Amino acid sequence: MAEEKKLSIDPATLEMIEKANSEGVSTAFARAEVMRPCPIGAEGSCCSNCAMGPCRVPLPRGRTETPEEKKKRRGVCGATVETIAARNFVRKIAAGTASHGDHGREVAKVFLEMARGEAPGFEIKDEQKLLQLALELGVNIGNRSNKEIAIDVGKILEADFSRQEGELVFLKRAPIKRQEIWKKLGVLPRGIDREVSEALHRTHMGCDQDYKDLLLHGAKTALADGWGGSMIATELQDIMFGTPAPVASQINLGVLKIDEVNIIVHGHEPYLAETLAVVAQMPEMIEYAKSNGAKGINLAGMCCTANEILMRHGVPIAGNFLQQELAVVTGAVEAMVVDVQCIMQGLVEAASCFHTKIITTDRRAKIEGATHMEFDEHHAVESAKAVIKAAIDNFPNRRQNVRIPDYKTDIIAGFSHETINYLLGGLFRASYRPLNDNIINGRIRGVAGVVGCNNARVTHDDVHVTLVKELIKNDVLVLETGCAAMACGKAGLLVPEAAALAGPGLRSVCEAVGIPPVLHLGACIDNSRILIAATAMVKDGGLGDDISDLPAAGVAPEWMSEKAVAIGQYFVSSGVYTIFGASWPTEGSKEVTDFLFKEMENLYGGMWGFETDPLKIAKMVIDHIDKKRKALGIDKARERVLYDMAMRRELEAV
Ligand code: BF8
Repeated sequence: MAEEKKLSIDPATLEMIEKANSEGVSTAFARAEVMRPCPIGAEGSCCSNCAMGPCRVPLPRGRTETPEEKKKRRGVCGATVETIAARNFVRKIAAGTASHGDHGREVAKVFLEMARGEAPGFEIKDEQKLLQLALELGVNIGNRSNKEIAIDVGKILEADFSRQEGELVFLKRAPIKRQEIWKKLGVLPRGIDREVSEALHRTHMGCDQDYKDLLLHGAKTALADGWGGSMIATELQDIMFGTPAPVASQINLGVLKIDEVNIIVHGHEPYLAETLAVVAQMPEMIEYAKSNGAKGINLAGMCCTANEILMRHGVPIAGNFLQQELAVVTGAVEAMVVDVQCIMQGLVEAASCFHTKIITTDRRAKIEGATHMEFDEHHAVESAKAVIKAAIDNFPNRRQNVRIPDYKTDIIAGFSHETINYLLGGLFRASYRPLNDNIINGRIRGVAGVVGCNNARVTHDDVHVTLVKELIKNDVLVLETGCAAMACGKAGLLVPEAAALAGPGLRSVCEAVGIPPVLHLGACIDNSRILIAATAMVKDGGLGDDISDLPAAGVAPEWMSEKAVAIGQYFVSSGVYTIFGASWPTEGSKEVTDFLFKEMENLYGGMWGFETDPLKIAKMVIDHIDKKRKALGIDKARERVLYDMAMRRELEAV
């Protein structure tokens, strides 16, 4: 009998799954057991783009198909399985790019309102970053006020969404060689919305029916995410809310408090959460909580909104994607306040078994059965007060079945590109030089970005944690975002002491600088920080002249969302070998899969890969890093590393 899949490696999660099961509360873990994935959809062989279908053109199971069978794998319109698989893939990229783009657009809107004095709850927190960005964008600084400068900056970036011709402004940040590759291939995105719209048009019934051409536009659309929507969101949020710096906090369901009003902020956009973080500390709010029988107000985060306010305020994290319903199952959450993306509709049903209020706050994301309290950025403080008051009013309604799992772990987060720069190079000579030097001399073998979701089809957190432990053991510095960072946070990998689990080279660097071997860079939109970090490494010299030359790779081992596909493709299009776990969405077409896994390397220098076993993924990453080290001629340096006293002293001088 096959061994039953373990649901999670996280004890808090397992405890709450058991509580949910015993109390008859439905969760994603239980639903995933009943709802098996459709094998035809999973391999990308189902086309529902017109009403003559859905047409299903699956691979034969358990044997190699004959050429005759292959010819017959066509939809009613004659679309080949290649066209169908590529269309489905590109539609995922378009949806992911649209999601990050719409986040970035909203940030630009609030940023402009802030600059015009129309959003009084917000201000410019990072003046230096504003001025640097203004210089980069050619905005006149002179004697103008910060707000005048911010209006020009905001307008330039806002125009990236609707631009019809030309190219996105941040593409110029990439290494010159990378820009030339994009130009030669014709994938320099014009406007973010334009590329998304064209992707939907091309994948409409009877339009683009050449899978390579479709995938080329997919690459262009994804670049509009990484170097467009996501990067704009990160940059403007940093200016408005502060650029993250190292901050200590805690993670897991144990951050909930039995005697306080627990409010969880969940989703992706940070305005309301930022305001809640401030308003929850107001004496009048705390007094109101006390008058309702609570000892105080405890704010905690979930998913990427959590990452946003963790990075900037040290607000603790209750959990990652698959823990959202389990937070409700504790019975200790007065309100779960959600905005956009990755919010399970199952939350409402789970909440109906407890006293928890699910409060939707964004006009774009309402849920039947939830309470809608729309956030108004023109009256941010009032909006936040209303939400907190609703949570406090709900505190006396707690039922008997409250149980908070006693698990929480210390973490250090806040590693923005700027922070890494300062930490490594010092405030007055900020640079990536020490990182590059330590890669060249072999103490650090290479860098891996491990990012992305949880997926109920694999053991929760297990693939992230096993993979990352194996990477650091082999001297690979790991950069993380999203739910991946949370998985590793719960496993104790986001603290400097985790350096003890690293190989001797990486450990020595972490100990000298005082950083963890796994750096938390923020939310999923902050994967743009990884692009910037990679570019900074190229520009600092000694590691080639393009991102594709770096001894680096990317992995999303538990991915599930369309945003992850957009992120993966913009990394590939930027020259990074990017490996997905869980399942691969084009397995139904060997041609499309081969193109993504092999041919893309000839075009972009980066390509896709797929593997479910975390140790095998680690090997793929390490082999790739070693291949790049060899091409750079630094493979010998690694073999030479001997830790004599002189080298230790030199390292300490870093
Ligand atoms: O944007 S990692 S499950 S929370 S999609 Fe969602 Fe995936 Fe988590 Fe953030 Ni990213």
